[in-house]
Amino acid sequence: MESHVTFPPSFVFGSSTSAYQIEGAWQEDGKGESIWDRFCHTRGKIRFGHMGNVACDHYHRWKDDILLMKSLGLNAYRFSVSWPRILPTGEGEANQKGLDFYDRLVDGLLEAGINPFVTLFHWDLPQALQYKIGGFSNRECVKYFTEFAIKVAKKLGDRVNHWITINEPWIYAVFGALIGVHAPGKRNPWAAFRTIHNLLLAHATAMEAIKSINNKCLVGISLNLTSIRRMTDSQKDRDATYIADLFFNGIQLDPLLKGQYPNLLWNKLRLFRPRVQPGDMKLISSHLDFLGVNCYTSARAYHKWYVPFFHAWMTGSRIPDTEFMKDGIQYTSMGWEVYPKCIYNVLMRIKKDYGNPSVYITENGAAFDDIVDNGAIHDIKRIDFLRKHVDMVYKAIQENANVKGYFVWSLLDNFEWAVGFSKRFGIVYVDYNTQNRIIKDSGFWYRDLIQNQKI
Ligand code: IFM
Repeated sequence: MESHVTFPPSFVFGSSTSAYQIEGAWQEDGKGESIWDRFCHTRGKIRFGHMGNVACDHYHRWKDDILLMKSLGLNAYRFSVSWPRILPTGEGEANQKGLDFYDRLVDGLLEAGINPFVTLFHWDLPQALQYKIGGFSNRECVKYFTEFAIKVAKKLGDRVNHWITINEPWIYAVFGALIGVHAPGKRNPWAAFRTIHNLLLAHATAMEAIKSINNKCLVGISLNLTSIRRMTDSQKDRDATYIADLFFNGIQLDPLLKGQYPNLLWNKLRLFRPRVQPGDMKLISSHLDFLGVNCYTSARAYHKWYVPFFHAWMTGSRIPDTEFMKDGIQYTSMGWEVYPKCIYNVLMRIKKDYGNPSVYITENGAAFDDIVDNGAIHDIKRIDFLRKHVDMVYKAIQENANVKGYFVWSLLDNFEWAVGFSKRFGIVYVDYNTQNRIIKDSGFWYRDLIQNQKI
């Protein structure tokens, strides 16, 4: 069923990617090693031994990729800058060739009428900083990151208006330092909670730095957020849901938008919580121009007595081989429940509990098992997913949520971290043998949405 919707005239429709997931060229033009290069090159870390050495070869194919974006009519493109491409060891002199790559990319986008949204940290920390100081588990890393932000902002800040400091601090800290399935692959709760705090500090200092270079720049941070439902109505499941929500959402939103970590969570974490220095919370809660929301699925929480401190657990923690249906509910090939109302709940909660800041949906999308059929990809499940989610964003806007734009994750199929290339999120299919790109039906659907505002 098609329905006409009218988004606000300045509403931005874009798509997102990140450097390690698409660029390849891992050793070219003076780029240094990142923790993701190191992690992928370590046997047994990534499904099928996949690695991002070549990925979508975007480093060489960026011009064609811009043409693709243009043909889709994108208003904006969100990409990230690889820190070790700019600073091979994380510090010192900038690598001119690295800066020039992003300089050309930004010019190319602007020429094509596409607004660049730049993310500074999408997880590919220079390996040298991991080795030297333990990466973001060390407060010193904030200083290095700010230096990096300054170098990039000096180069691009005259043309890039929208900046995202950090992508998903929670995922970086929890997956990388608590459960170890992402780089740098540590399992250390003290390091994990220090990492979250240091990333929030890094966000704030980088924001200040960017604005000192060009105060017209709009700066935000992208958080992975979800709405958590309780498995049953029992009091134990209600308590589990409450604490799961603080652990997943509150730990990021409260410090940024209320200037404090949630009390209950902080008490429960007393063994592991990071040292907060005077002035930290004020800095972290400095006014941000927009909040980036990455939203994919909603989990259900339930009581599990043996989980230490929290006594709570959530569904959806295992990645299956393929997409599936269970009890009439569709799950993506990541094993994530398709639950469009999640994005609406998140937006309405930000409006109600956090003062209705400007929001960009900086990521939303789905991995399904795509099949190439005579040179086409009829990905009707992805279309259905996107349509329902955009519809929910629209509904939130109708109810005065301050949403300024929506970015599909992702423009291209790409390297999906621990599960390598086995999961495809793109609206454009990538044949990794030939690097041939094919616009999926969802890409054409998105093009039509942007053109006609028709869901
Ligand atoms: O691919 C990732 C992206 O790098 C961060 N957000 C979630 C996406 C899908 O898992």
